[in-house]
This record gives sequence, structure tokens and C-alpha cells, in this order.
Amino acid sequence: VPRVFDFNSAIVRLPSRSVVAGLRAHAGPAPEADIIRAEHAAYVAALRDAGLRVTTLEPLEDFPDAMFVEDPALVFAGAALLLRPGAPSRFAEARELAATLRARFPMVRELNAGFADGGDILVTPAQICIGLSSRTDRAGASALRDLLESMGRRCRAVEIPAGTLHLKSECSLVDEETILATEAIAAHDVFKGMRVLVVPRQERRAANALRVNDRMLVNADGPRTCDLLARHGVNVVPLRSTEIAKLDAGLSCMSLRWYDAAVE
Ligand code: CIR
Repeated sequence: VPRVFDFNSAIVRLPSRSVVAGLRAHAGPAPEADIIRAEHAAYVAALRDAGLRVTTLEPLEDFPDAMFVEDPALVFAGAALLLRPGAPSRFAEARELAATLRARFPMVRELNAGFADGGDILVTPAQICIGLSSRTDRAGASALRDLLESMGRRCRAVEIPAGTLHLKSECSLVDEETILATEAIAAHDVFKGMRVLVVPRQERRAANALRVNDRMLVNADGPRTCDLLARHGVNVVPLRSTEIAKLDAGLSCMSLRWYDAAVE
């Protein structure tokens, strides 16, 4: 039985030239398109190294944030959900993924109310946590919960700390009983019963990491976080994420991942 972080398939989308105009919560230096492309390429290579068969979609110039494919959809073994991204400039990204998902999943369902971003959805062995954020509202979270529960999944809504983009900007699954989390969310009762590794304060951007099979992709700008995970026994793959971090993004955002039983 595959664990929640066992994957053999992924979808990514190449960054567009427009990516430099992607959404960001705070003013600051604009990201450089060439470096974003390089960071993305290294990420795709890391997914392939981890054993995933990666489908690469073409860039979408009309949607600067479309390379962050995690937000408009949610995928599992055997089923995909088209979400309703909460940022107006990103809402139609779900439609842009529909045909690709229909070609790969026997069942594709659509969220039909409110707003929800994939970055707010953390799958743990026990349940699916749905962060309530400026992108995922109560109507979206509750419609998503109904949909997932009808598919036999347990869900729980989670209030996220003010001033953070997504639930997964603040935490990541490390293994079946361990979470990596920022100080801001580490003590949340949603993690009760799990071990929580707290990201050093100056490395908040490293809280969004990605466990894939036997390894974890971690923001190389978080060396202490990489050490913390390595000491916990994690096989850490540090990846440069400096430019994508300027767009409030991390390593989970750039792919949709699942286990396809029909693939070797
Ligand atoms: C946005 O604000 O929507 C993008 N600039 C970043 C999206 C990051 N996605 C994620 O954490 N899942």
C-alpha cells in the first residue's frame, strides 16, 4: 500500500515569461525569470531522480502564477479534483488543467462553491487538513470537505496564522508521524499526537518542503532546517528556491503528485 508521500507520477508546468508578474504579498525585489526557469528545471530533475514520471505542461502567458500547479487542483490515486483558486487572477487556472487531468484520472470532480487553493491542503495519514486562508474560504473548505468525505476521506478545517499565504507555507509532512512547521503553527492542536520539528525563525521559507518517496526536497536557503531534518534521519535534497520564494512559493507548489497503480 503506498504511503501518503509515495508517488510515481507528477504534473508540472513550465514558467511563463510573465512569471515575474506573479502575485506576491509584499513588495520587494522582482524575481528573475531566468533563475526561476533554472530553479524549476532543477526541481523537475529532482522529481525524476525520485522515480516520478513527470508530465510537463506548456507555459501559460496569460496566467503568471500557473507554474504553481498545486493550487488549482488536488490529485489522489484514482481521482482528481478541480479546485476554485481564491485569487481572481488564478481562478481560471483550474480550467486550464481540466483536459490533462481527464486524460490521466478515471474520475475528475469539480469543487462547486466558494474558493480553495491546493496550497491549503495538507494530506496526513490520519486526515486531510484544509487551511482557512485569504485564498480558501469557509464555503470552499466546506464544499471541499463534503466532496472528500463522499470519497471516503476524513477532513478537518484548520485556521492558519494571520499574515501567511497557505497552510502549507507553514508546514510539511516529513514522515508518517512527523511534521515540519514554523513556530507560528507548531503548537496547533491539528498536530497533536505527531512529532513536530520547528523551523528556525530566520528560515520560515523552508517550512514548505516536499516529502517524495525516500527523500525530502528542501529549500537550500534554509541550511539549519536541512540539518534539523538530516538529524531526524531524513534524506534531504536541498534545492535553490530563492527566486520562487520571492513569489511566496515553495517546493510543494510546483507539482501535482500522485501514485498511479497502472504505472510501473
Ligand atoms: C500566489 O500567490 O498564488 C503565487 N505567487 C504563489 C503560490 C504558491 N503556492 C503554494 O504555496 N501552493
